[in-house]
Amino acid sequence: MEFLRKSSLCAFLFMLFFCSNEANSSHEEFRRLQSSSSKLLKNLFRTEYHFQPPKHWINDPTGLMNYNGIYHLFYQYNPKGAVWGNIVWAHSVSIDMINWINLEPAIYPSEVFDKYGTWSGSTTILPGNKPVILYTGIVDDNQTQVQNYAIPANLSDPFLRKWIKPDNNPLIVADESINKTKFRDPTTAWLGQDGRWRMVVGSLRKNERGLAIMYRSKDFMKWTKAQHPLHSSAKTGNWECVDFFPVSLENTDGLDTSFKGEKIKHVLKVSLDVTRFDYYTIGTYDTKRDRYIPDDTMIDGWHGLRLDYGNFYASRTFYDPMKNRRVLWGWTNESDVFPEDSIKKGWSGIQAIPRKLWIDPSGKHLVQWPIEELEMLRKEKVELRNYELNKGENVEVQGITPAQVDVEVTFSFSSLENAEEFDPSWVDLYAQDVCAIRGSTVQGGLGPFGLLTLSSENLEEYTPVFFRVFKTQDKYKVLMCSDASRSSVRNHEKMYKPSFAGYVETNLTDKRLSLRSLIDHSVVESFGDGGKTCITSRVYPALAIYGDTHLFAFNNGTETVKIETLDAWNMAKSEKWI
Ligand code: DQQ
Repeated sequence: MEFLRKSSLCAFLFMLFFCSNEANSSHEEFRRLQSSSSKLLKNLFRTEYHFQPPKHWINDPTGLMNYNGIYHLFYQYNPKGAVWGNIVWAHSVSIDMINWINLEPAIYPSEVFDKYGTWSGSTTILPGNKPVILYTGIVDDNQTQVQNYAIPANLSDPFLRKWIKPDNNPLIVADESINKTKFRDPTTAWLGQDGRWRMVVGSLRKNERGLAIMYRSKDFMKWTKAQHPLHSSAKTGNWECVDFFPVSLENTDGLDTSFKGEKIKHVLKVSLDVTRFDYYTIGTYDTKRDRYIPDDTMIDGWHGLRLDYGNFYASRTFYDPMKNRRVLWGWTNESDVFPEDSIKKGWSGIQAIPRKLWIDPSGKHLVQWPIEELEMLRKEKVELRNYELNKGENVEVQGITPAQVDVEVTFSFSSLENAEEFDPSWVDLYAQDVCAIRGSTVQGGLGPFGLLTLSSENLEEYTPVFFRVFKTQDKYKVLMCSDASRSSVRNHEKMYKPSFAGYVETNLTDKRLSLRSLIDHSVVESFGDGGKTCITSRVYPALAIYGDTHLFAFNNGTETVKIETLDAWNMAKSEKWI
């Protein structure tokens, strides 16, 4: 068995090293790669508790909803191959968002208004408990985009298997002011005080201005473009998968998208096609002018806040009335970079673990945490208490199989005195660049400390998830990194091994920092300081696989840090019924 695993790995490495490849890019169809696959690579990097269909390509989660107690996850899916193309709305249902039943696709190209593609959208539940899907249809080979709708064929089917596309589609076509090949992904609609529905469609204007074009409707059928977009921002490029929703300033409960009331803020999330990351601002929705105004402290664009500082794109939220929460789903693409890698695996892409999302009491950022249902997969547990990690020390977390675990750790320290100076020349750099410069091995003062995930026994490969604390004038700056640069001994100049990172908004008054990582074979999804900063890395270890995987806590700072608590659980596989 062991021999088999090693020989498969050798063949795998051989093929990776000797194939000539081309980099993936969005919306490009790799026609010659649509159907072949290799059994060899099928399972090596498959996740066990993340959402992933048995085979082929997936991208955006779309049209999420809970309808009569059943969660519906639709997602962009290629039924013919492991690269992007032939996109349909695949459909799965669940009662807990962890275990899933796969159904037949809900929407697929079939009519003149979507013959060339059924792209992302949303669902809205209309009065009378009637769900409606809004989605983008592609009508020609030039990728001309229109907005369509679909409704369930039979509302008494609890799974809503069949969807009808009525003849009055498309509902919206681009007028001459709109770039019709950059006009997509309608949001969930919300009801204004005037009784009209509103929704927005992402787009691009001249000079790289991204925008959310707003439409209004009395009856959900006839939509009129508003004079002004809900919001736009220069030099951000095309906006995809826009999401717009209210959050409560009073507690962590979610709010329905149409919620009106006091003590709320609004969030505008945009997926920026140029960088392929998801950014958000928090602000005020001026309902009189029908405009969204980001708060002064917010940065609109590439230097702004991100939902996740790693591999996480085209995310969407929905209001979950079952638990009165807002839930976020995001797509985490492969980063083995080459379409040929996916062909050999026979699959590509996973969905991140769904996260409850709310606003931090400071109002400065959002907070995310894996939905509580995930905890039902926790099995054998190991723990560490009050363990002091001195400079240069590693401690192994033993007694679990760390290729597939959920680990939560709280570090504390007695002083901030030793925090290293933040180099002023880094001010304009992205956090990711600072992480690439300092990393997990350059000795610091307070930090780097954290976890070495998906490590091989002798640390030939590992993905460290860690904090470094910096001093800047009278303040402290906490950098959180998930660094894939040493994640695999496989080496290729084009391999994507980013040092993903974000800053954590904390004043460190209690001298503690916590970290949770969901490790699942080829994904490490991490939540810093209770979910203030989140980072997802996709990695492809060659040695740290299955039973040969190790997990360590480490400290490479001069200041001793204490592991106050560390709890790690083996995770069961989630159930997927085909
Ligand atoms: N993916 C969809 C588009 C969307 C993009 C196509 C984002 O609707 O803009 O599969 O990943």
